[in-house]
Amino acid sequence: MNIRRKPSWAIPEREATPEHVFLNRRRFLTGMAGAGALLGSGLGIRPAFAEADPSAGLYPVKRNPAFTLDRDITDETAASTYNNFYEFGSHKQIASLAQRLDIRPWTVTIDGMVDTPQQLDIDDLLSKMPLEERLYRHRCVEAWAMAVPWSGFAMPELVKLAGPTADAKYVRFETFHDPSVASGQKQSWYPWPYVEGMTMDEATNELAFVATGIYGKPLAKQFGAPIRMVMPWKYGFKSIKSIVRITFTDKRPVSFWEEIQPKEYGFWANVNPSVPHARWSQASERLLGTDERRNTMLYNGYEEQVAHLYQNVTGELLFM
Ligand SMILES: Nc1nc2c(c(=O)[nH]1)N[C@H]1C(S)=C(S)[C@@H](COP(=O)(O)O)O[C@H]1N2
Ligand SMILES: [Mo]
Repeated sequence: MNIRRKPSWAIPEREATPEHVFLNRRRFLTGMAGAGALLGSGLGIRPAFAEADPSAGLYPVKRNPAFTLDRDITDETAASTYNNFYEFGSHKQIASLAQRLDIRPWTVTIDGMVDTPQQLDIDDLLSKMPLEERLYRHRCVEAWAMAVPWSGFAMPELVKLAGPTADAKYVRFETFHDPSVASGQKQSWYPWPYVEGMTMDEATNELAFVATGIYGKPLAKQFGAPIRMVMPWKYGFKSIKSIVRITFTDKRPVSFWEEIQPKEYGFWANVNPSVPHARWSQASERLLGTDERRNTMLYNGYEEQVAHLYQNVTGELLFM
């Protein structure tokens, strides 16, 4: 693979996102929302960006009180206007570009080491799954963080539905691939489509979550609509967006970032404040939408639930 350019993670976050770009984008988005409301009122005209999501009626869903937080929920606008979604660009202001993604119809293929391969329509899948809301911390490897109310279902439920065979050791996920919609995918130095993976033990852990909504609504497109992973004890790049394929396998998947830079973005990528990234500290994090910095927590604060998964893993870099 010919890498002509470093990912933006190669530079400190401060430089990657000049504040004026952020502010202008927010003003633009606010203007768009106003225009949408105007056009939609009484005239029977619905601009594309105001199209109703067919799953909207499912939300909000009941909050699961087992998953609470030590911090305030991040402001919705702050979280919705600062995203990593390289399919739409290697910067944070991809929210309006991501609206080009067509999320219906949307089919998720389940294949590999399963009793019966399946093609699931997203709305059928949603009707089968026990939806709930969970408050989780999210920690990007770039040292920004947020706390958000995800809606969706427990990953162990999806594993049950898939019916993996006894040989399956890993789950591999793949994002859509359509450069005509996602112009970032025209950047051929990236190994598209985005791929991620986890062990079966991780996939069946109670914290592993499949998100289909956020802030009491269907996922906005920039969050990875209509279906994404959420692995809150790992760096954010493990939480793959806009999934179209889930494959059960006995081979450890090589993820998108691992393929680009294995020395910096490993398979495990568990959060650990005392293991620095090759080029910056992971000791603390910036909370989106605030000026606050917090000390980063081991396993992002989920040590009790997940540390046991790694007790028998030896000779591996668990925290990068
Ligand atoms: N398909 C895909 N999934 C992805 C990414 C991406 O670029 N493409 N970025 C990852 C990274 S680095 C992070 S931090 C989170 C960001 O999620 P958010 O934008 O919803 O906060 O998504 C992850 N999932
Ligand atoms: Mo990230």
